[in-house]
Amino acid sequence: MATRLDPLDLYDVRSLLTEEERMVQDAVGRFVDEKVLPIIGDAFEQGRFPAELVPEIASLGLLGATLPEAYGCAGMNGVSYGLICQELERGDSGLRSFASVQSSLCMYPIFAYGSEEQKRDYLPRMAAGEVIGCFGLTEPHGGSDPANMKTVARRDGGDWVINGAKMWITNGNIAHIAIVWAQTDDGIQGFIVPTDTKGFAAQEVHKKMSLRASVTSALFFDDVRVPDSARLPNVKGLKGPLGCLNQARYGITWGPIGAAQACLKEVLDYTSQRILFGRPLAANQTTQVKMADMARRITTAQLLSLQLGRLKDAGRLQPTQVSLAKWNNVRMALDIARDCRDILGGAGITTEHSAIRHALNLESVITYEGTETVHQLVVGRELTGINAF
Ligand code: TGC
Ligand code: FAD
Repeated sequence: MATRLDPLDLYDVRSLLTEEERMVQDAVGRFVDEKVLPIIGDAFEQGRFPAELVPEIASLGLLGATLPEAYGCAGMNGVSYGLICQELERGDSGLRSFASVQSSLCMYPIFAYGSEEQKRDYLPRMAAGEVIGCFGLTEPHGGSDPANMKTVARRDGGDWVINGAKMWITNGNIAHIAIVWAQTDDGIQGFIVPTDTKGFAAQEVHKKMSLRASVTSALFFDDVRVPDSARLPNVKGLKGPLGCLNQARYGITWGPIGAAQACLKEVLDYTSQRILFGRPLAANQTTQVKMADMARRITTAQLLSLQLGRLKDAGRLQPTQVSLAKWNNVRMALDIARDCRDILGGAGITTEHSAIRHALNLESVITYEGTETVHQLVVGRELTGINAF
């Protein structure tokens, strides 16, 4: 009989990785197995972000991983960044969120749009996890349409004065700086706002049923005054924040693969042990069809993200391609997590098993960084040339 395939990697996608990429995946995988999985169920239940993990996440080089070594970062390629997201989200979407926001939404804009002084000041400290960032784009009146933002930055001599509010901001209450996007007379611009600036306030969102091991906040700006040196000088317009989202959404195409793998592994183990009607649950045709379908969808998602990563590393990544994969892969993982929760029966409703935690987390992942509908409409626009937003 032929060697059995890895049920979590039926097409041996791992063999398409370079030696270096495999090493990155293994190092993050070990960290997740040893440090994250033992604590994350309780952290989720308690509604606690496990901040004690940040120093090791930083020392593994996972923050701003693709940015150059000259700024204290690891200089990895895009595929390695994807594998980092996949492994972290095998632990919990909240941890991957933390890394996504720090890397793609805070360090990336400083790198891509910042002055040399801003890069040298912030990036090494952010890579070391000493300075934590948050990214304020969404506003209370409608996140899907950020062009309609109401937060304003008004020029006052050599300073800028910011007024407005942001909603659903990951890391808001633990951040030292906020990357804030605001409307100016010159279009949308980005500002690096230290969170101890007078007039800035963060208020944590409670009663969440999703991403409970992650901090989510509302931000308020009441005449927040920053110098012009806090403005990101090299971008104007919506393409600034959307360019950051392109980076983060790319990582998010990989993350849910890890969540789905964690769920499938759990039910493979569970159904082989659970004896019902005199035989293992895994021996039933309907159970096998469900799990086979999960493996099919995980395999498709793996190949989609890997090709996306290769396009990214070749400098050929298009936003529409990211939208297709974000839509497909998050939907894949959410459906799998819900089905796994069902297969676990009553045992599936507590955090002793991970399926319900992943399912609840993925309810946020399918909404943030562009809802499923937004990504479907981006693909529709590409196909038809008609903007349906
Ligand atoms: P449009 O007005 O056509 O374009 C404006 C400019 O932006 C450029 N652009 C992009 N650039 C880079 N990447 C992309 N993905 C881009 N999409 C558009 C575009 O070329 C144009 O440039 P220019 O030079 O001509 O000015 O805008 P649009 O019609 O494409 O946008 C509409 C829409 C609905 C797609 C967009 O507004 C959108 O994506 N809305 C969703 C908003 C969203 O995703 N928010 C996420 C907030 S952050 C978050 O959720 C973090 S959660 C993190 C975590 O915890 O992990
Ligand atoms: P809305 O934009 O009001 O959308 C409501 C519904 O309308 C959705 O189903 C949507 O798909 C649908 N819809 C919208 N437009 C159309 C259309 N044209 N046609 C048909 N249907 C449409 N934002 C940040 O800036 N920074 C962060 O760090 C951040 N972190 C987040 C963390 C969490 C846990 C969550 C839940 C959100 C976070 N967000 C963050 C905000 C997130 O990006 C927004 O929630 C998202 O963009 C959707 O915006 P909204 O919630 O205002 O929904």
